[in-house]
Amino acid sequence: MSNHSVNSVRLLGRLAELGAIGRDEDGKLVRLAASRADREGRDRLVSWIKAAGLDVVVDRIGNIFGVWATDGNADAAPLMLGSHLDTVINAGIYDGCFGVLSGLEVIETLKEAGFVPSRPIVVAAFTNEEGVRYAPDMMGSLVYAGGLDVNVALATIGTDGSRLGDELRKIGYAGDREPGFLKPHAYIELHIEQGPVLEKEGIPLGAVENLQGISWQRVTIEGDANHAGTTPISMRRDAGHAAARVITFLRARAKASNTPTVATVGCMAFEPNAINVIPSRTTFTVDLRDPDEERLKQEEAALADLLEALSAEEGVTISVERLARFEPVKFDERIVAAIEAAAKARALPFKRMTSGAGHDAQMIARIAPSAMIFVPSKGGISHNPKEFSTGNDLIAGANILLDVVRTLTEEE
Ligand code: HGY
Ligand code: MN
Ligand code: MN
Repeated sequence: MSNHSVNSVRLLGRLAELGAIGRDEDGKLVRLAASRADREGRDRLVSWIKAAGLDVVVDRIGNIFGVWATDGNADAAPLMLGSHLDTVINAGIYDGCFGVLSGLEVIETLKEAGFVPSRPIVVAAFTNEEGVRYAPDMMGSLVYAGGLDVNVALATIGTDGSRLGDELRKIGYAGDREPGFLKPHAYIELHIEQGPVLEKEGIPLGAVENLQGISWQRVTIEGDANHAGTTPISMRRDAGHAAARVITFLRARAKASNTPTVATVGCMAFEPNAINVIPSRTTFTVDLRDPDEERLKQEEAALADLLEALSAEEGVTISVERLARFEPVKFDERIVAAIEAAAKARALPFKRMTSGAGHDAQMIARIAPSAMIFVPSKGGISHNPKEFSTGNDLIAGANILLDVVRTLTEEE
C-alpha cells in the first residue's frame, strides 16, 4: 500500500481554489463562521463532495458530512476524517481546509482504486472551529460530541451582535440532523502543525499524541474617564493602565515558567478610545494554554489574584467572563501507533508530539478514539497569510492519512 498516492494535483489545486474564496477588499482571507464568505467555501466543498458521489448531510449546528457508504458496510460505525473550513481574520489557506480536503481526497483515491472499506468513511467540516466570531472555539465539534447543547450554541451572540442560529439559516446551513447522529468508529484529523517544531527538527510528519488545555476569558476593567492633561497620576482610575499591567504580568509569568505555558491577549478595546481621555473601560481577552491541567489551573488562579490586587491598587472594577475551558486531551494510542507504522512503511521520518493549537479532534476524542497527523509549517507561522506548507509535505501527510484509513478499514 505504501506506493499508492493521493491525486496531488487535485488536492493542491482545491487547496488553492478554496484559499481564494472569502478574500476581503484588501485581499485578506476572512471566512468567519456562518458568514457569507463561509457559505461560499461550504458551497464549494459540497460541490466537490457531491461530484465524488458521496451523500451530503448537514446537522443542526451546520456541520457538513460527506458520507461514503456501500450496501455491504452501511450498518458499521464510520471512520471519520475532517477538520474545519472557517478561518481567523487575515488567515492562511491551510489551517483546517487541508484536513477537510485531504479527507475527501483519501475517499476519492480509495474509490477510484476500487477499494471497498469494511465500514463507511465520512469526511466532516465542523462549524466554527476558530471561535473568532462566536465563542467557544471548536464549537461545531463540541456540540457534535455532546459537550454543548445545540440550542445553547445556536443562541450564541457573536462579537458583531449576530446570533449564530440566524446566521446559519441565512447561509443555508441550518441542517436538520441532530448533532452526533453518526457515532464514529474512529476519527483522524490531518492538520498543519502551526508551530516551529517539525521544521526546526527537519522532520516531515508529526504523530500527535496529545493536545494542551485551553482557557479563554474576557476581562472588563471599569475606571473613570478624565482629562489626560489635568488629572494627576495619583487621582486616576485608569482602565487602560490596569489592562497593560495584566498583559505584562501574563507575559512575564509565562516566560519565567520554563514550561510550555503560553498566554495571549489577542483582542482589546478602549473606551472612549480618545487620545486625550483617560480610558474609562477596557475589554480584552485572555488565552491561556498548558499541556498540564494543574499548571493551567495555577495560571488561571494567578490571573485571578492579579485582577483582585489591581482593583484595589488602581481603584478600578474588574469583571471576568469565561469564554472557553477545555482540559488537555490524550489521543488514542492505537491510532497514533498506526500513524507511526504508516510513516515507517514509507520510510518517512516522524516524531510524536503535542498539539499547541486546539482542534476538532480534541472534541471528537470525547466520543471516539481519535488522533492527529501534522505536517510542517514554514517558520512555524499560522493564523497569518504567511502560513505555508510545501506541496511535498502536504502530499506526504495526505498519503499517510490514506494508508492509515486503509489499514483501519480493511476487512477486519
Ligand atoms: O484556538 C485554536 O487553537 C484554534 O485555532 N481554534
Ligand atoms: Mn485549525
Ligand atoms: Mn486555527
